[in-house]
Amino acid sequence: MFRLSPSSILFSITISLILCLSFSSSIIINPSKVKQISWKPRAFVYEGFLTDAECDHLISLAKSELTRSHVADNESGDSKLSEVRTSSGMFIEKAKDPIVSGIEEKIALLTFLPKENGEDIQVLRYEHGQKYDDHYDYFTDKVNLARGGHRIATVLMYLSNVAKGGETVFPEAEQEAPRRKSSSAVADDDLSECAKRGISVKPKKGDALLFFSLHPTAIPDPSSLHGGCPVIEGEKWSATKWIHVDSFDKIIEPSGNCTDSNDHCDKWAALGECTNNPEYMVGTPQLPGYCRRSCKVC
Ligand code: PD2
Ligand code: ZN
Repeated sequence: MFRLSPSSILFSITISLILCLSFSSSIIINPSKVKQISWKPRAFVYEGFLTDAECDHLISLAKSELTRSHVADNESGDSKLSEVRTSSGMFIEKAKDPIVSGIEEKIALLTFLPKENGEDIQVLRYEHGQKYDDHYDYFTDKVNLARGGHRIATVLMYLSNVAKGGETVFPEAEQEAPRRKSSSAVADDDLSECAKRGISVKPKKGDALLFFSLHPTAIPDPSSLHGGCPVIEGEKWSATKWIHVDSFDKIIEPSGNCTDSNDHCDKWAALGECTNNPEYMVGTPQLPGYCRRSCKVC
């Protein structure tokens, strides 16, 4: 009679489980793949977050439509060309195809933040010498705060390896002595001079860097200052998902409409937020705030 050995039974159970998991389209986030980079700011690397196929897909979507990257003007919020950021990039529309949707699903699971709070993914290409100078991902202008409020977190996905340079650096991060400066097991001389200015992450295809721009109290965290170091050798591709405290998909109501957009508005108004935080609460006639009714401005 044909008999199965215990090891072959175990093997078939394992294979069935793997197939079952992959066909049920369940996306699994494995906490043991997360490495803490820093607590000030809160920054973590998830190793192997994207598959090679997902990285290549994002690059192929972006490749034909790259344009010089812009930055937001701190006062007006206008998008402008600047030497601060010399990369090229393009935005990929949310849920553009099943692969992009799957990546956005994984990001929501990794961050515990809803998909609707995220902006479109921005794919960036840095060629030799290109960089992104130190900056904050949170905004200080009213225009950018009007949609979705502050950016709370950023997920930066590395789509390629970079021979030298291109690290993401946090120059104001608090160093925990005697801890290594770089997240990955690389010798210090593997890091560019720019990366040695603080805690840095060396790009590795498929890895994702998650960091928070706000403290848990929702106040901007200045230690989240970060930059993309110049690429010294090779080419760098990355994809950024910026995530806000509120929905980025919600349509801003016309100014004539006297409503609150948040259930807590009356409580915040009672605590003085209409005067302490007018950008968010009241806004402007062009860009109405979230609590106009409770602030009695309409
Ligand atoms: O591509 C990077 O390394 C980088 C560095 C700093 C990207 C961003 N910021 C960003 O997209 O905000
Ligand atoms: Zn940034």
